[in-house]
Amino acid sequence: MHSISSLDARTAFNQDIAADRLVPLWDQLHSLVPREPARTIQAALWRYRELRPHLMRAGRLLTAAEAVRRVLVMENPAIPGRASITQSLYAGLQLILPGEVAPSHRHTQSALRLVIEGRSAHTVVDGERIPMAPGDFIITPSWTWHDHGNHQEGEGGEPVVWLDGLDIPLLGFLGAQFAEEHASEEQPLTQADGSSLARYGSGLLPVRHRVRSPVSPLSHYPYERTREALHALLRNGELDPWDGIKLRYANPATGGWAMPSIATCMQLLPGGFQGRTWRSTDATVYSVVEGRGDAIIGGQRFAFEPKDTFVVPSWAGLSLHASEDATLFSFSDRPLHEALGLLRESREPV
Ligand code: GTQ
Repeated sequence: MHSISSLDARTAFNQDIAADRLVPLWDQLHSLVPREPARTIQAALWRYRELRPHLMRAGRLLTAAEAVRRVLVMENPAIPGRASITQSLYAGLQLILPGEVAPSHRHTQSALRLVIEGRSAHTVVDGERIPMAPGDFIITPSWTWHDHGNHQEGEGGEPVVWLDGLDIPLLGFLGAQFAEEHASEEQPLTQADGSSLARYGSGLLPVRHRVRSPVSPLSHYPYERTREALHALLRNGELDPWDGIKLRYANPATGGWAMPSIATCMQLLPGGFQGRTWRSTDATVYSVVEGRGDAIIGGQRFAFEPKDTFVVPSWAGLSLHASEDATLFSFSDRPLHEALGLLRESREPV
């Protein structure tokens, strides 16, 4: 190609315009507008077996009240220091010990919980106490009051751990973060136990329910029901060559996602399943509820077992293999890709 100026002239130009807070586009056009998603984050897996001792050590180091939220954040190794597992999402494992309370607050960031271990804790979302059992999916939508507790001391009380998924990096990017503390450590209970599930969780809705928001009125999706649905479909012989049997958590009032910024799914891979490769633009976090297998991410193999977490970057090929019946929970920023008309998926043909 023909050059109309010397390299020196261009360097001098770049230096001169820098004083006026300008940079030339032509030096970075291809990284700003790449041909396909840049490899900003990398595939990674956190083994619960290795992580749990650190979490229990944190439990001896400080109380839940002292920490406010006693969480070990899983940081994507390609973007350390940003408390992010993908460009837009945050993931951490939270521990609450018997007798502890994580004090009530609310924030504009949306949060999801996927219970990893233990049964003696609960979370309170806008006045309703939600019990936690392994595999349960619970939402804490934007600006809802929430506190967590593990009230059973002694008999029956056990450490409870759950996965937190939040849109913290996204809200930081948007500059839309607000938070406040509740006047009391635990918010008052204003709803009877099980109200949300009874009103919204059985294919029924209160007769005068009017949809005013894109947030699911159902806050608790018990694993028992999710598991039953997936296994019923498996018994009926339904199997997608890429996904196995995959269902998404829905807002029962709109059919949309449970929360406007985070998509959540649960899938069942029968033992021996060898999934085909596919990719999509939404980088996705997986949490293994049951079973063992392998995730092949961008050609790299990650063996998984129950309670492990792994992350699949945007546009990286993924295939899932199960050596025994496996259920995988997953979340991503897919609703944003959909809303903006940006979602792309491609599936390796059968
Ligand atoms: O439970 O409210 O992992 O506010 C990070 C920030 C959990 C929570 C996190 C939070 C919470």
